[in-house]
Amino acid sequence: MPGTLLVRPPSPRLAEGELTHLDRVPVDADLSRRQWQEYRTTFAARGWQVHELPAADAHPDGVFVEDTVVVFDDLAVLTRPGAASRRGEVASMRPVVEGLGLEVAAIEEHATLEGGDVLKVGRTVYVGRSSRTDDAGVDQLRTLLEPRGWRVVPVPVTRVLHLKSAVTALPDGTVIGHEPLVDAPELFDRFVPVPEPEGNAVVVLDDRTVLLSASAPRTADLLRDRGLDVVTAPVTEFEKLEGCVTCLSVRVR
Ligand code: CIR
Repeated sequence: MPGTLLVRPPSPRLAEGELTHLDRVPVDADLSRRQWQEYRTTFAARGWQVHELPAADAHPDGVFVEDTVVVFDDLAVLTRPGAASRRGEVASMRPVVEGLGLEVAAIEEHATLEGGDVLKVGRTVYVGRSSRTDDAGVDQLRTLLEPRGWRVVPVPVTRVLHLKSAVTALPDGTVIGHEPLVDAPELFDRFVPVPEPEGNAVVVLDDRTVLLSASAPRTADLLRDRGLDVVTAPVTEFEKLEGCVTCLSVRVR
């Protein structure tokens, strides 16, 4: 099930990115670039087609492309980030998703929505009501998706930046998260706690393989005990900016 992976190289100004819950610490720009290269190679080695967006070096958070578009079947929804500093990242995503032959819609002013708040599990779309995504953003997404057979479920997010900073889904639809960071685990049909905060985020590479941060070795063991293959990638420089393995790419399957 490999598909197309959309990525954007990290800005040399990554260290100036937005911070909401973490304190600012030094970021190694060279290491961030090496980690990003390794991240994309992890996908390319498994048959993913990597599509690199043009650099947007004026945008410190531009590497976190996941926040700028969400894809549902053949529909790409361009977002309107809640962080004003990030709104300029969206325009360069439009020609990319058009070029992939996707139908394109957009979240309209004054609503806000960021891709990190959107978690798909089967035909259910959980949307984080966070500091970046507001009720109007959830409503616009629902209007776009419900006629297409998706169920939209708002979820409170107060303890981390985005919904997917708290929870993600395994290939079988089980939602995982580090419980102290999850506002309402009972909203998910099946929820399994993981021992590390960096263990909440997985990217499904195929039916039996997930990508996980190298900062979460105990979660890797837990997932392997569940019968999954676990591939790890070091993403420390992005974690310092409240990023994780999901937000460094958009997966178009
Ligand atoms: C921000 O605050 O917008 C960036 N520093 C981090 C964005 C991470 N995105 C994501 O988890 N989807």
